[in-house]
Formats: sequence, structure tokens, C-alpha cells
Amino acid sequence: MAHRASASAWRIAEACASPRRYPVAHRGARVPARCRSASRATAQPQHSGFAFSFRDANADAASLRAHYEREGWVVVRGVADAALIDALQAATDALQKEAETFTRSRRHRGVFFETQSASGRKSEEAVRPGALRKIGAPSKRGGAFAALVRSERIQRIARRLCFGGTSDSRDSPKLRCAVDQVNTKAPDSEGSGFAWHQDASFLKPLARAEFDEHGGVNVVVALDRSDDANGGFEVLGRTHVEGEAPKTLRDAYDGATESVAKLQSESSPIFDESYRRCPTLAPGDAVFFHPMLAHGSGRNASTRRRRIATLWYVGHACSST
Ligand SMILES: O=C(O)CCC(=O)C(=O)O
Repeated sequence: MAHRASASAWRIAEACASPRRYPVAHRGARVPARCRSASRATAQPQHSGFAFSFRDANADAASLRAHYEREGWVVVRGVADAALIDALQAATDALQKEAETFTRSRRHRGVFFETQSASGRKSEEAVRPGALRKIGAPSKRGGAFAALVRSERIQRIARRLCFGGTSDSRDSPKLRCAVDQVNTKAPDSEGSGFAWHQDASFLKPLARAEFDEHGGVNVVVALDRSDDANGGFEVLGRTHVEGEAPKTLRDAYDGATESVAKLQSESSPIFDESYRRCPTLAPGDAVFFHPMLAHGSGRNASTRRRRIATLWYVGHACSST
């Protein structure tokens, strides 16, 4: 797995090319205590064992967690089996078909269809009818996406990463899924990519409070193969321990990579790209990553589509269940 060498098509990456850190004032801001155990003092050279089979993830939970704590992410292969992937792909096909005449982002039968504009801004007209960037809350339709959100395989690993141990005692916090969505990245550079960001900054207030108190973990599940040639999901390893980026970054993040790039070029780069990785994922493989980890992706210049499901879990006190 190599760094993507050229980022010329993705201006935000150019702005982040220097391995400088946040300005001191932003360091250490609001990283929840339960997920703060990684530190620069414990940082090791890049670990080649970044990907675990589902079986090894359970058998060697300590190594899994050690990688996650140090890097802020880890790959677990085959968390969704072939039958679930088939059902998720069919459900996504059906949602994309349902939106084939949409030229603007809109909610329809409980699901939010975010159309793909030329800039990436969700408020602008779609590049063509039915061009989608994201589908928000597909689990509201039940079926395969509801099954994915409830997946015991995913939740078991997520609990281990977030809370440690087996985390199955009656009193330990549980996880609830605050956000589920599908990111549909069409081929031939139709999709505009995703600027670097930290998902925790986009949690709604209740979920953010739960995350601050109990921690959380986010998951990307590949529905199609995802790699560095088709706009694969990318992480900036170790940024999860650097605190939260300034609010101005979140406010500038409207789907267009350019607005964030401009902001970043005005001052020092916000995220450190030294440990940038684009893990190759087969359908059913997952990246578990810390909600404070900076991540994003570039355009899909290939002829293959790239669809991923994303799930954001936050800790949830047992007493309030
Ligand atoms: O689809 C991608 O590659 C990135 C998506 C992402 O970062 C997000 O939806 O928060």
C-alpha cells in the first residue's frame, strides 16, 4: 500500500502536502477521554499488518486495537458476507434508480439523496439527472441497510476498538448508529471527491455529546472494490490524536474541495499527510476509523464505480437505553 504520489487533480491534497501539524492552539482539543489512549510517545514505524481477517480481528483483538490506537484506523476484511453485499448492492441500485430524474438534492420517503454537482456543493444543480454523491439514511427503508447497521460482526469489532476488552458487560456503554449513508462515486471523474475532514465535527449535538462522553467509532464498508485508481477511501493516519481542526474548516466544508483548499492555503496546512494511506478494499471489507481521524478521497477517474457504506457509531450510556 503506497502513498498516492500525485494529487494534482485534488487541490485539497496539494494544500496538505507538508507534514506540518496543527497550530499549537488547536492541539489536544476535545479528544474524548475514552478514545485518547494513543499518543505520539507510543508511535511506532508504519505497521505493515494494517489489515486483519474477521477471524484474526477476534482472535488477536490486542493487535487490532494497538494498530487502531496508534494509526486511528484499521482494515477488517469480510465483515459483510457475500449475501449481505449482494443485498446491499441491489438496494443501492434500487435507490439510484429511484433518483434517476433528480436534478437537485432532496429528501424522498425518508432518505436524503444528495446530487452530484460540478463543484460538489449539494445546493447546486446536478451534473446530470440522477447523478448522486451520497444517499443519507438508507437504513430508514429497512432491508439490507438496516441489517448492516445492526450487524453483530461490525458492532463487536467496533465495541472492542472503542471500549477495549470484550466490552460486553451489562454496565459498559453500548454503541448506537448516529449516521448511516452510502457514498456513490461514479466513474469517469463525475464525482468531485471529498476534502480532508474529521467526521466528529459533523455530528449533531446529541450524538456529539455522546461521543465526547463515551467515544465512538466510524466504519466504511466497501460495496464495490475501492482502491487508489477509483477514488478509494483515504486516511491520514495518526491525525486522530491531534485534536479537532478549527471550526472554520467545518464551516467551509460544503462538499466542494476548492473552498477548503482555499482556506488551507491561506494559513498552514491543517492535517498532517505523513501517514496518508488508501487501503485496497474488496466488497465486504471495512475500514474502522476514529471519528477524529482526518480522511477523504479523490475523484474517480477509472471506468469502475466505487460505492461505500459509512456508519458512525457513538457510545451510549446503558442507563438511558
Ligand atoms: O466517499 C468517500 O471516499 C469519503 C466519504 C467521507 O469522507 C464522508 O462521507 O465523510
